[in-house]
Amino acid sequence: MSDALSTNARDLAEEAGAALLAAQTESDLAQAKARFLGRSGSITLLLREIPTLDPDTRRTAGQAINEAKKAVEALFTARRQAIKDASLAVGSGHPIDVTLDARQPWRGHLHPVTRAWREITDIFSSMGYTIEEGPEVETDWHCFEALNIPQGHPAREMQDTFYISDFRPGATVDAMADGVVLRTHTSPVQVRTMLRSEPPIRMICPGTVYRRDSDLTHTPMFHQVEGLVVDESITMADLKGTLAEFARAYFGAATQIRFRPSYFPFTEPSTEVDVTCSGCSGSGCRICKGTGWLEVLGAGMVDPDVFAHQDPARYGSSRIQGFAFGMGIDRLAMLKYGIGDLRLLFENDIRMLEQF
Ligand code: 2NM
Repeated sequence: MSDALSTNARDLAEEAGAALLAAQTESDLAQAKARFLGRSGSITLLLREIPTLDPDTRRTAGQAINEAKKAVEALFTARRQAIKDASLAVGSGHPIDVTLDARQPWRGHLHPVTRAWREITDIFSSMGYTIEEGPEVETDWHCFEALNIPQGHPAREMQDTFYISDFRPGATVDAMADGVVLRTHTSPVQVRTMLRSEPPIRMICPGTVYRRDSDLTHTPMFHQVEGLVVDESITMADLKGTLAEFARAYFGAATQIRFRPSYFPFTEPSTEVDVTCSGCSGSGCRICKGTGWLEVLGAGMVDPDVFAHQDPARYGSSRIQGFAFGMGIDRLAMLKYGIGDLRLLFENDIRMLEQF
């Protein structure tokens, strides 16, 4: 049933809705509301008429007017919230809500190789070693010749070494072989240290090295720490005590080591060094393939042929002896942090790195 007042109320509600939606600020909104619901607002005036109506129209018109009032009030509340939300939005040109919780800052993590690198250098520092570094782009002489690795030695073959010396058109393989390489080990740093200083030397050189090798357990770029001690009367016993001490510091106090005979061009005698497995303490597990031992180091007494490439006044005496050793930082990091796959170290997946 329709009558003039009901129609009027519905029209006013529609008009009020448009006015409220058009309001952009809280004061626009308050003004719009007052026009319809204020003391002499148009809907308020209709409400006042209700008691004066005859009973027939009072019921329907009263209902329509009250519905109009409720609709406008609900719209007002919703619109007020929307204006408030918009004024808090960042970037809207309105003030920022400083009461919101701050976003947690993202924290970086040290790469496991960096951690192992630092732990190893800390251990040797505490034993009085200096930390030396040298160029990653090396001369063939520092990388091979001075270390008693002659031309034709397998370690020098082109399939192992990145040669970068001579890319001129027409350059011969011989010209490249005479030139410049990416170091395949950090030993040239030991060579450079001996060239510029005299015994006693007690040094390690951590660094990045490169070999043309890529499979499940090899990456073309990896990390090594090598060590060198040169003094009068240095013996194999010093080497053994030093490496036992290192193994206990890195893998834990219960760690034992054993030497197995081996061969390196720059040491004589040479040895592979195993440590008791950090995964099972020597009883045999997946990591040590049931043997209880992990191969982690190569070492030996510096070959006189290496000293022969140095100043004879400093390194020529038969009393001058030295030991040297080398280890892979990446492998030591994997063993310590339980990383089973070498490739995980260099994919830089943030989900992996975040665990350290
Ligand atoms: C190793 C194993 C054995 C080594 C030797 C030298 C130098 F320069 F003194 F001759 N530097 N590093 C060496 C010895 C490295 O790595 C597995």
